[in-house]
Amino acid sequence: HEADAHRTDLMTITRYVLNEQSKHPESRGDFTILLSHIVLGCKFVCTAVNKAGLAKLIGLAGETNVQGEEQKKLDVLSNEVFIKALVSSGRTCILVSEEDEEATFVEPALRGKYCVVFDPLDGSSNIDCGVSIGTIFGIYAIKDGVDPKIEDVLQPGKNMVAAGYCMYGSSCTLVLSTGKGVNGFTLDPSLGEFILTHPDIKIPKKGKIYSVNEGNAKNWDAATAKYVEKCKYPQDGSPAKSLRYIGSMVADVHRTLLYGGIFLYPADKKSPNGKLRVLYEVFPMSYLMEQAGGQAFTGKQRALDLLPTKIHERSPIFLGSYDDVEVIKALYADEG
Ligand code: AHM
Ligand code: MG
Repeated sequence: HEADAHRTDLMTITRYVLNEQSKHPESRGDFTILLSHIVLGCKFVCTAVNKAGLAKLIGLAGETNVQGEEQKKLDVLSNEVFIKALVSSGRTCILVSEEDEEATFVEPALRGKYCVVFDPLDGSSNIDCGVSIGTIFGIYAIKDGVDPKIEDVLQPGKNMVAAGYCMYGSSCTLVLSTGKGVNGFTLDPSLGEFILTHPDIKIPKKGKIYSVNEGNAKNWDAATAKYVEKCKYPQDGSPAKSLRYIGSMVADVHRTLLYGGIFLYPADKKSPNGKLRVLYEVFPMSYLMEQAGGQAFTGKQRALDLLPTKIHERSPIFLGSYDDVEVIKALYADEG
């Protein structure tokens, strides 16, 4: 019986990645080791987030990050845990974190071939009220035997070898793509293991939900404004879309991936490049969307084709169901 099999034959994330690895005889298991260190970081943050209210971990750490925002204790803690876990894996060479102004170059003795770009705790303004937050990561690989340089992470998102996020919500869910589709794993707290619960996620071709911060509407460009107008007052006889906006990218993208629809963080007059960061927010989420059959667009081009020039660069982003992104692409094409 299939349901029974699922209950007794547990596909953990490690088993899943080892299975994938066995298809590549040349593989030495480096990716599996790297991923297990990322998973450790996620488990730590999950526990810390769940305890945040109790443990008085919440509160300002009295530091500001590169973007000049207040940093909360949990951000600092999560960042340190991820940096240490990634360095000690012995499989990384360059780390880019939202929390650190400069990239971390791993000392030669501990160096491996992977570059990890990540936002250790995205959506931190939501910590104090218990709304879902998450970790986002993307992974590049450098060629064997060459010295790592910053250009190794300033690459288009399509060159990533893997990307994913972990959402700390009503359950802790890790969504991963290694370039062959998207899989979702849920943390079983009693086992301390991520179990495959959402195999081969495909985003619906068209969705019923749009997700955007409408408070910025007065500063939008014409294409974005027209698109949102179409969501509310469709002219083609289709029903109006529902609005859902959590303000926590991982949660908004997770819902978009599972239910379909579109997530927008457009440019506006005040922030001509939008808000979200290319390397560790836009790229990983765009990678997952494409791998799930959706699209990701910047307003000018396919998001994964962007060539970043700075590690903390920002870009507008429109991502989600294939058909919904087609509509916004057409509107920007009309603008010429
Ligand atoms: P953060 O990195 O400071 O947490 O900001 C990123 C978050 C995203 O999770 C979310 O999509 C976006 O900011 C929401 O921004 P806004 O409050 O402008 O709608
Ligand atoms: Mg962030």
